[in-house]
Formats: sequence, structure tokens, C-alpha cells
Amino acid sequence: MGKDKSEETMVSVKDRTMCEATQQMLEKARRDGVKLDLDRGYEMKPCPIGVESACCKHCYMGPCRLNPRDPYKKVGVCGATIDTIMARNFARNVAAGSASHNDHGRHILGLFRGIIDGKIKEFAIEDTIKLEKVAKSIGIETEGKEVLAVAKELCDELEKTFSNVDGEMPFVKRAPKATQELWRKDGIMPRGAMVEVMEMMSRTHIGCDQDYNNLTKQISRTALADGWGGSMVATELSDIMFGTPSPTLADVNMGVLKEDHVNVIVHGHEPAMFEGMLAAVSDSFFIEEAKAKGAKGINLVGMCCSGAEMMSRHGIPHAGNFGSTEAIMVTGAVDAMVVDIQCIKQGLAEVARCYDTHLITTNPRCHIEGATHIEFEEHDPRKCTDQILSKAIARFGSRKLPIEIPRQVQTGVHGFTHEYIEYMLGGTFRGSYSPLNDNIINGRIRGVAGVVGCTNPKVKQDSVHIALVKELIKNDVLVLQTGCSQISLAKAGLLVPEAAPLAGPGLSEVCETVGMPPVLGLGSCVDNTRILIAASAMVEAGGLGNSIADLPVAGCAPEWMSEKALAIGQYFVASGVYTVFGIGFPSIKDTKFHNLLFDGLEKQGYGKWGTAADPIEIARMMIAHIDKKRKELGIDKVRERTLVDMSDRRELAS
Ligand code: NFS
Repeated sequence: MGKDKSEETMVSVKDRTMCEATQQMLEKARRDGVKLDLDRGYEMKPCPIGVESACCKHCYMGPCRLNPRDPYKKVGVCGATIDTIMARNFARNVAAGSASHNDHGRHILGLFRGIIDGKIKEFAIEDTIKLEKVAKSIGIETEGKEVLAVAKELCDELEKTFSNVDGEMPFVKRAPKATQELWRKDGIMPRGAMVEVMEMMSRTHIGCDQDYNNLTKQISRTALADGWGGSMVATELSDIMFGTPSPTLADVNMGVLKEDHVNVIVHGHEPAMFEGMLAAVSDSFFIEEAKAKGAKGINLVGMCCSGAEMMSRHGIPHAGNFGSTEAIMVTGAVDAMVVDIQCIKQGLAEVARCYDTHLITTNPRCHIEGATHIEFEEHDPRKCTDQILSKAIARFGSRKLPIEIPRQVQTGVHGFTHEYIEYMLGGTFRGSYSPLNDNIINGRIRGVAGVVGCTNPKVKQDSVHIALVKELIKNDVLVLQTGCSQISLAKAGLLVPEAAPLAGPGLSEVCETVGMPPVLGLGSCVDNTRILIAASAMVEAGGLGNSIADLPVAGCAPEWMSEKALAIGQYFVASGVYTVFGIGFPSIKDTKFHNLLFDGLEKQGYGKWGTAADPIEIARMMIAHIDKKRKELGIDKVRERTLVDMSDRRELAS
């Protein structure tokens, strides 16, 4: 571990991350001569043409590079214009993001089928109430039928999400009628995810679809096949198999590691392996084995999205988001870092090697050079989990490096769902979204924002998430969160009812009355579909228009980095939501394609994209959109009165 010569040029750790625990580990890594992603991100100088999506490598006549400062001056060798090139690049990003979520959803469906067929005995159907509700929501008759019969019908129906070659995906029925009609009118109703992704790849081949307008339609269709397809299947079936979350207290940040325990981290996206680990760590055999090596027990914690899911369902501690996955191994206290699929940096392998940590891949779709591969099989989870635990316990017993665990831990409330929001605001017997709508109509809540997505070493980790969310709640915007963004705010202490005073007068009043935080954590990235269902329920409850596009809502991924984030953004836009991305956006301002995404789609009845780097500017854009929608709904005047008239507000509170 020699000293790196670029060390002197590095910025302070305080400029790389807001997370004090991650700062401490970045500092230690620098001392140890280990390079982390947070510094690699700072040192990488992105290609100025690629960053604006002005290059094309879809064939070998190029790669063609257009001039981002004068994008219409030149075309590619085949004649492709800048709009075609940007649209095709964006299309392939969305196809990859949608494919990832659909791949996840398809494997969850496979697990569900295995349980129904009796081939998988280690998992079961946990939540039969949710099973019935989901089945009914897509028109399956449940009356008088056995649980397994309903499950089988649901499984057969949801298979179409992936395999349909024509017709409509099952879950699109859950969108408001007007939203569905718009999709049908424009020919973007998703059929099956496989066909949408395949067609997107085919249409973006050299010499095929070369009209950015037509390409954008298939981009929306492919994205909708994610949000109303594979992602929604993943969320709903995971709830049915592992239990629908309800609010639970959980600890977040690196302080959840325990020096005197065997520490096992699970990081990734599919819940089955993590659920298998949870069962294995409570086996007395392994607890005794750990004790025999001098440990007090086994400490299982999560990271990233599967961590967020397990925290929501079971209150499992969460050690940090995407920006901290390399840094946490610098503690020396991680005995095994166990991963499955997605958002798993290859850099983990080198950091694991430096700190003598086991990096264990478990999924046939994700091996990493230098990692140990122990495959997880759903019909026999213990074969994998037991080998992992044996390795982790042995590593504990032979720890040689000094251990340094940051002390930061923040307790918060996690595990909200669209079902729980309905119950929380409407009560057990009259569960409904009407009270939420009423509070929006009367102006106490100005609107609802979804703030989600990754962290990105291009910006100071967590900083944009935290500043944005604080600004939104200060302006009476209720914030729904998922994924790494939820973890950023959890670390900042906003996922507790005690954070209500940070909200504006209207929102804090609602939070105090109900006893809820101003920021509600909904789980992992596939759980963004809970926001789609909540938005549809708001339309159905009445008083806020006919489609999702009418609602005073907005979305944001302030520190995005992945293709999955682009797919999510596009399915929100195509569902009617104004969606702002921080950091930057892969298109050139004032080109035809950019103008279509950032303006034209809204005129066609959809949502639209926005982008800005500064969190206060992002908040201003989102709030301006919410206020525009309030005006169109004719509820802007109520809010003005509510905010200026204190006695009126006191009366409302009584
Ligand atoms: Ni979603 Fe971003 Fe990854 Fe999860 Fe985190 S980085 S797009 S939030 S872990 S998927």
C-alpha cells in the first residue's frame, strides 16, 4: 500500500462526501494508500463530447463525434443527425435500465412460481391479503378460491409482463383511465418487456429508426414496461412472498458495524439471497461457531437497494448507500461483503483485497474478477449462505488489520408503502387517499415530490439530496423517497417525526397531527412503483384531475448515475410527472430532441424532463411546477389564503 503521487492534489474529504463516516474512511484509505471511487470520480475527466451524448458508436464507420457547441454543423458518416444520435443513445440507456429491472422482476416471478409449484420450499407466501388485493387490481376473481389457486392465476397473468408480444401489460390497468387512454392513442402502451427492449435495440441499429420523434415513442414504451412492468412485479410479489412493509425503526450508517461481532454485509438488489442470509444467521450452529472464534455473535447488515428493502421489511440495519460501499471495507471490520446484482462496483474487489475482506458474488448474472463466487440457488439457499457464514466466521477469527469503525448511526422510521399511507391518513375502517387530497386541496400540503436514486462521485455524496429535500419540505412539499436517496436523508436525521418542525407550517401541522415524518421512506428503487400506485390512488380519490399529469407532483434524482435511473425518469415522465435530474443530462440544450424531452412531451399530455445542478434551483423548478398544477386545478387561491391567514390555519387544525 504505497503512497499515491496524486495524493497532494486531492480535495479535502469534506468536499467529497457529506457523510462523516464516509469522510473518516476516505481519510483512512488515503493514509493506507488505497484509492476509492470517491477519489477516482474526482480525478476522472469525462469526455466532453460523450457527456453531452454527441458521439455515436453504433457501427464501425465511426465512432462519429459531433461538435456539441455547433451540433447541427456536422452529421455522422451515415448521415445521422445530432437528434438521431442523442435519441439512439438515450434509447439504449433506457433499454438497459428497463432490462435490469425486468430481469429482476422476472427472477422474482420465477421464485413465486417455484413456491406455487412446490419446487421451492424455503420461501412461502407471507401476505395473503396483499395477494388478493393485487390479483383483484388486475381483474382476477378471488372469491371462494384457495390461496394457491389465486397465486397461480396471478403468476400466469404476470408472466405476460415479460412474454407478451402483443396486447397490454397486466399492471397498466392500475393507471388512471385518462393516462391509459393517452398511451393507447399514441401507440406507446407497453406489450411485454422482452419485446419492448428487443424492439428498442433493433430500432437503434445503424440504418433503422432515424426520427427522434418516433424513437422517443419507443423510449417511453420501453420505460413504461419497466415502471408498470418488471419493477412493479418485483415490488408486489416481494411483498406477497416476504411481507408488505409497515413503518419500523431502523439504524443507518457505518456505526451499525460491531467490532466484536462477525460482520456480514449484503449489497445488491434481489431480496431472495438476503432473506436466505437472514434465516441462516439465526441458526444456533453458526452463532456457536462465531462464539468459538471469540465473537459475540453475527451482525447482518444491508447496503444500497436490497439493504433498503430488508430495512423496510424487517428493520435490518443499513450501513450506507452507493457512495459508501467501497469506503465501508476500509473499516477492516467487514468479514464478508456479499453481493448479487446491480450497482456493484468492480472496485470493491481491489478494496476487499487490501483490507482482507471476502468479496463474495452469488448470482450467475454477476461475477467479478478477483471475487469468490458462491452461487445462490433458491431451492437450496443454505448451500450458499452456510459457506458464506463459515468464511466470514473464519475471517473474524484471523483478523490481523486494525479495526476502525466510524461511530455515526441514525435511527429513523422506514417501511412506508402506498397501502400504509392510505391507512395512516384515512384510518383502518376508512382507508383512503381523500385525506391526503383534502390536505393538498386546502393547501396545507402544497404538493408531493418523489426524491430518489443514486449517489454519484461527480458531486459531494448526499449533499444535493439533503439540501433539496430540506428545501422541499420547508415549502410544504411532502417528500417520498426510495433507494440511496432515502439513505442520504436517513443519515441526515430527517426520517423521524421529530423532523416535522423543519417543514413549512402546513406540512408540519399534518405531520404532527398524524405523527409521521415529513419525509417518507418507501424502500428500494423498484419500490418507486409504490409512488406510481400512490399517484394513481390520488387521481382516483378525486379533486385533483383525471390523470397523473394533472397532479401537483414532481420527481427528482439529484445525484443520479445509472441507466436504471434514466429508465425510471422516463417512466415517470411518460406517466405524467415532471422529473428533474441533478448533475447533468445526456443531451444538448436547444436541440430538437432535447426540446422534445424538456418541453414537447408536456404539450402532448405527458410529464417532462428538467435538469439543474444546484439543489435550491431544482427545488424552485419542482415547486414552480407544483404551483402551476395547483393553478390549473383551481386550488392555488386556497393555499394563498391558508398561508397568509394564521387564524384560518388554527381553525383548520382544530
Ligand atoms: Ni437506484 Fe442508483 Fe443503485 Fe439502488 Fe442506489 S445507485 S438507480 S438507488 S443502489 S439502484
